[in-house]
Amino acid sequence: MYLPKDASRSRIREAQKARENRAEIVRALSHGQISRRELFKWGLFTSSGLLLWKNGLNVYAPSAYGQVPTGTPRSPLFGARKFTQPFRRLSLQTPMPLTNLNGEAVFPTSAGEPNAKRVSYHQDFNDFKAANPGLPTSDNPFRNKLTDRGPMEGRPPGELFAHQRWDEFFPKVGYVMSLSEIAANQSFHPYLPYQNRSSVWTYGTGKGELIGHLPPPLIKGRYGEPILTRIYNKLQDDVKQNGGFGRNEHQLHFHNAHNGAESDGASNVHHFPGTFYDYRWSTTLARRDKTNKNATIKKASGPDGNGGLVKVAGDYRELQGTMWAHDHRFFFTAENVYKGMFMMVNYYSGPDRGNEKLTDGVNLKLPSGTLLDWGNIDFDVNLAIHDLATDPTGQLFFDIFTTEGFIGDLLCVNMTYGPFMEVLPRKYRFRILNSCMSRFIKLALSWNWTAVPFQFICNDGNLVVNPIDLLELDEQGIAERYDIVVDFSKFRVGDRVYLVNLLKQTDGRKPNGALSLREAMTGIDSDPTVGPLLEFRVVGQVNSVDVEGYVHKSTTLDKSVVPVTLTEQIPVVTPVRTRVVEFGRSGDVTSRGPDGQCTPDCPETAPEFFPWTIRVNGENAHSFNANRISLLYPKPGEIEHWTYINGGGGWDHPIHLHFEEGITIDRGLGSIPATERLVRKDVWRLRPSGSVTFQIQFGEYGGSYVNHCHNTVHEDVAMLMRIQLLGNPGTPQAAVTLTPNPSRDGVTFTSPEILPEGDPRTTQTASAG
Ligand SMILES: [Cu+2]
Repeated sequence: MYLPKDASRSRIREAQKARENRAEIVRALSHGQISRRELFKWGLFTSSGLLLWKNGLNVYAPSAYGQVPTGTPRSPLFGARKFTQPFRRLSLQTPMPLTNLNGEAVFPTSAGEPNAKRVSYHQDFNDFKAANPGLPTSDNPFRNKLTDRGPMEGRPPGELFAHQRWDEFFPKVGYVMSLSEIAANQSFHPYLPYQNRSSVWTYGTGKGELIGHLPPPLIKGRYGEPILTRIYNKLQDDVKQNGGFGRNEHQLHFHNAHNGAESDGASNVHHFPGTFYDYRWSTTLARRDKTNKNATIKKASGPDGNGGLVKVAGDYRELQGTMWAHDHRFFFTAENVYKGMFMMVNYYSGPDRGNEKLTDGVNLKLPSGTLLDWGNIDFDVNLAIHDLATDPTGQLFFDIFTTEGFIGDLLCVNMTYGPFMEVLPRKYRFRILNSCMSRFIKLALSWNWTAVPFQFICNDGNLVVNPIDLLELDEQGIAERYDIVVDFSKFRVGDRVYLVNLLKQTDGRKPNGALSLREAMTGIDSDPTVGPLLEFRVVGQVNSVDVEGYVHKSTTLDKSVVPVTLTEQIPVVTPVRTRVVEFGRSGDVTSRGPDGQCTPDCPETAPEFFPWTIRVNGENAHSFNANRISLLYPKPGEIEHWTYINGGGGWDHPIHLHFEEGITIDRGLGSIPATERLVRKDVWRLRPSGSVTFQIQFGEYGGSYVNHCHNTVHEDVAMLMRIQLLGNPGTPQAAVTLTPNPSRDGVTFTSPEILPEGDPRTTQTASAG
């Protein structure tokens, strides 16, 4: 076992003992036997979020902690060495065709699935119950058959959660997947132990238990082909069967696709074991109600599968590419995503086709491949960077006992530790996602300890106007996506190039700072994730993943290009109004407003306050309550400028806005890098004491969305706020929507409160003057 240089074995034992004590409480918390608020009440947390040193719980004593960023003994490696196991691609999913029968989407018969409908089966469940008042739920054909309690579909009943614009974006393809415990014999590395069924939860293909799969899934979508993703919750109904952390309830957020609130997975609509939830991913191109309404512009399009295009309405400058989807169960997101509840989703369009040969004046021909009409991934590779920690037996380990964040000591790619990938001497595109809980990263490429230049082409899934030449990436916060193109043609077969993390981080608050490439390649004791995490081996031939059996040779000409212009700039204009949103700590109790009940979960009698808060337009600070609207957007299409402020200098927050991307305009007193200036983003690192201003507008859909810190530990305690988008006139979302309250017996609704400072209909303070 690894021993910190200055730590005695007794201190390690002490830390291990503390870990066990803490794990007991984590388990009780995850089982719902105690709440986080009770932990505050007992004094195990303080208002500043620090764990008090009592009851043998504190493993953060400098002697034991200084060398191990997880706050516990380092994850044992069982002899696993880096770059001995092959790279694993994300698990590509195959879509099923759907047909339209009287407005219902019909799966192929072989799938054996009930049709997908505009209105949830929860409504059928309610209707049957109303028509048969004497019958028990066990006789209701629309029930959850696992528990005989509540409906089979978790989506709430009625028009409020009916799929918006269903006919207009009728789903053409479908996926059936299950949130499941991990299948047998799967591990992060061949030398590391197999994960127990309750240690890792992820999505498996089809409907079944124990089919969770490593690596997590990849879905390829295209504009003009709406998707119906049906997710079964196949976790055990016993909340205790969770390996000590994680909640067996689920809502899937497709970050940052343009979907109705009912499919955004963050409207307080988690669903329970035994139920499914139909998410309709509409592939809607933003501004379709405002610009290019008749779909005449060729660039606003998706591939038709036969070399042509399907034109769609909307603004082609807002086409999206690299995205991901993950669980968003309020108050349990960190544990659940860490456990593996995420996938990546690539959207393909006319310009960003995933085909490097097709020439039609629209296709950019970015590195990808040629064998498929669209969506080639032979030379276009998803890399999800995810830090993990394990206990002494090698099982996935999580410690919620810091409200500052949890960082692992094993930096994995696609949940694989230290893989090597064979590449041809040609151009590759990499879609890099930071899927950690609390860890920031900063990546570079190293050949012979020298930085390898590359091109930056997309930020958070949005093409930049011109490619940007870099030697290292900017810091990358949780949920940020950077797409880069690396040209391996300057290397020879046999050369090895490394993807390297330069950024040291030893607690959840913020990174300590970046190291030089040379220092990082050497490695440091205080943060084992600094250093190389993926090895590229330049080889003479590779097997295709797009067409099984095909072999690509290094002698084949690389026809891909990185054009000097990738898209066009969206102008910054005078806004209809401005908003200021400050993210901070709850230390100043006098500035806090009442939080009411912290829907969902928290008992009303629980004592006040979570450590993290959000303040709108200078008024009171609040922690999250799903039944409170902190910011209301009154009318589709109105352009606003928002400023996010970091309330302090001791931490950083990657802040995520659901549903829309903002154009980054200003960084206050800080500098603004080329990769961010006037670039569209959906996650902004605020920087310590920093700020950011961006231009934003919403449209097409309405309902309840959220804005939050994507350090998911901060998010869970409870740096999150509800934003309410009022939709088009004549839709149920044109008015403020009720708050769904999911339970095992079905969903009920409550009427939300609205903070006046967040509602421009009632206050002038938000006016742009
Ligand atoms: Cu944060």
